[in-house]
Amino acid sequence: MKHALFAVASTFALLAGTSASAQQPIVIGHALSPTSHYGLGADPFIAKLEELSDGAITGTQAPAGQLGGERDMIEGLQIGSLDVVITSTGPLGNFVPKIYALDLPFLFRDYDHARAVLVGEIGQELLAKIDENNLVGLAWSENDFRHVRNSQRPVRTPADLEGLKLRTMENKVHMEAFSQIPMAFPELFTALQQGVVDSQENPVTVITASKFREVQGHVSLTGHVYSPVAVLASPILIDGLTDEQKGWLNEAAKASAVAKRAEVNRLEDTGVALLRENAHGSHHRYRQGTFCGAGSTCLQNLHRPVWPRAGGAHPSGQVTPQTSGAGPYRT
Ligand code: EAX
Repeated sequence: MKHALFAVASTFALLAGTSASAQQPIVIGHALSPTSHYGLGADPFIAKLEELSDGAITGTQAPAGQLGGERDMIEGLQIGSLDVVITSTGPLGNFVPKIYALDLPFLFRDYDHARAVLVGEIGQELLAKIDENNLVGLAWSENDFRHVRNSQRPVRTPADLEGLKLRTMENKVHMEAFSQIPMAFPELFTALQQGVVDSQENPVTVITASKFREVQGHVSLTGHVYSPVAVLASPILIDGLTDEQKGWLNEAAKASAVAKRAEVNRLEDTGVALLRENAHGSHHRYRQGTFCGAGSTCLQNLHRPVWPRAGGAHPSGQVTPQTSGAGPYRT
């Protein structure tokens, strides 16, 4: 994948020190299909940029992990081989440790809670932290709450997870909370097919945009952790822009975030129903926090290893697990 990353490297980086021009489309990388919420978020990003620049700046998508996994793509931003990335926070804490604070299990009650935090002061502080780490944070958006799927058996309680080979993102908080099998997303489908792993956790948005149904019959809507999405830019790209052009990029990122949230809302209604219809093994759902249950050993175990470290990094200095609420889905 790394080779692809360099081979298809954006030419925009060459513009460092100059202003953008029509000959240099910016490349927006992401891990999902062009019809996913990431793809539907990249389209308005490009359209807004073209509109504001009167066609002087154009853009193109590099979807489906063409330029590597999310960690590879973030590295691509740092070296200027890629311009913009839409990514989960999965690998982002490796680059900006404070971001781990958002990856804690049961941190948010529901969408409204998560969205308010991300657009509010805490979200803006964390975007600024990204800027201190050789990256540029343009906007927050979201994936959805994450749920467990597996090919082996119904998962009704945390004890049912015992013995499953559960893939996690390359994220220390998730690894300590859930499993020690980190893997980049583009490798996941083949790993599931070959039995290297037999379970994974992802939001409805990602599950419906992928072919997991074929290899994952058992669906458990656990909502165990919220999955934020960051729209990031390369500092090398930004350094080559005028202030006006930087403003256009921020507007484009906002348009992208709005479009992604709209698609998350749509899939919250239709995708959950689709998952139930398509579960060819079993299907279980939980209200927020009830997969573990308030005060249960499961919840304590999920938090004990990760909260002292990640919780300590939380800007508010105060975080408590959310074990009640309307839940991550309304349907
Ligand atoms: O960003 O790696 C993951 O499971 C992510 O949720 C996915 O790539 C979407």
